[in-house]
Amino acid sequence: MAPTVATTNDAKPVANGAAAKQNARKRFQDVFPRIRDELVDHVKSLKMPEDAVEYFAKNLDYNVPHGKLNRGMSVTDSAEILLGRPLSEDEYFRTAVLGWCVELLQAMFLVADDMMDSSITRRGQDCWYRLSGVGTIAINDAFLLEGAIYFLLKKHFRSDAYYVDLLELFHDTTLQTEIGQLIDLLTAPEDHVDLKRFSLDKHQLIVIYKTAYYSFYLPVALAMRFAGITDAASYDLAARILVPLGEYFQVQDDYLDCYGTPEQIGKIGTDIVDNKCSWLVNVAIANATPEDRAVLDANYGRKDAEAEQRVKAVYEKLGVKARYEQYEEDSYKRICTLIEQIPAEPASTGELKREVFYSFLHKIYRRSK
Ligand code: DMA
Ligand code: MG
Ligand code: MG
Ligand code: MG
Repeated sequence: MAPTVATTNDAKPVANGAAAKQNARKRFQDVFPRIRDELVDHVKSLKMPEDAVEYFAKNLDYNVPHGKLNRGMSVTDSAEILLGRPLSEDEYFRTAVLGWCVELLQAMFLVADDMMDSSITRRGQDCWYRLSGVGTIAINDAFLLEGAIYFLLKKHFRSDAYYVDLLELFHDTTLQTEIGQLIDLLTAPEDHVDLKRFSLDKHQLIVIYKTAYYSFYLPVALAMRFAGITDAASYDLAARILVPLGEYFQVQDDYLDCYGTPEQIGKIGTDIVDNKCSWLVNVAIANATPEDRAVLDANYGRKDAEAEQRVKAVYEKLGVKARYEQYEEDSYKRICTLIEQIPAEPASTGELKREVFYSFLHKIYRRSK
């Protein structure tokens, strides 16, 4: 199908066809073998034995390139929007390196997250820790995926004035995510179900820390550094929009955990069985009759498929799906209002642009995977 060209209000042509999206994805994916080889060659240069080199390469190939790539591609997309012109070959490559560093960070978190959440599949394949010959080595594999980020940043950005800003962004968002994972896990103990621990406020805190900073603020902030934006106020403003956007994204993730099919989302939902402080259970708790609440108390967080079905039946009875659809529409409007804080016509380059945020919002609005 030929790409369609749409026109926005300010009469700027935007290629938004499926083919254009495919091309952008292909261009980004084509950078992966290059950085993968840089990493593998580095391990080879350390005179590591053949089996270690092969294992490391498999870790990269299995865990890094198979996702939706929204986070990684947002770095190149945002940089192009902020600079207001097409990127040169070299600029494209360097922003794609930053994008792949975000994907490496994501891979590191997912390898660990799947162990901690006892998940079965990820991105349509078995979780890494479940492969024979991997098991708990996956803990070190997650560390290796993280180490790869700093190898690439040093190799490609060491002599740039903003190198330390890039390091700081990765370090700060990593710590934020780890704190988020901690509160996610502490709120969901395996052996003690107590729905009184949950609330929508608690949920909001968890999802902002475990998801929003690294998934939404990080890619845009990296692009802002690349585009030469230095004023702290712009970063604060970006965070005030991107953190709510990330919160909305994780509510979608919670919804899809229950209502997405494994074919769509590439993973099998575990939140009910794992006793997670999900958006869905909080909405159910808020609307439950004493009878519904008793069913939730007796069945949530049990390692038992029938108990899980009884929880889903309460969700059904309480209209949780329709409440989610309403939340999705409300969030969309609320985020658009936040984006409108940015002037429609920025005075100069080197300033934030609405399109950076709309482009990210439109990648996730009403998503089903
Ligand atoms: C996602 O939480 C957060 C991180 C840092 C991976 P999650 O366990 O809900 O993610 P998923 O549903 O992908 O396992
Ligand atoms: Mg998980
Ligand atoms: Mg998790
Ligand atoms: Mg989830």
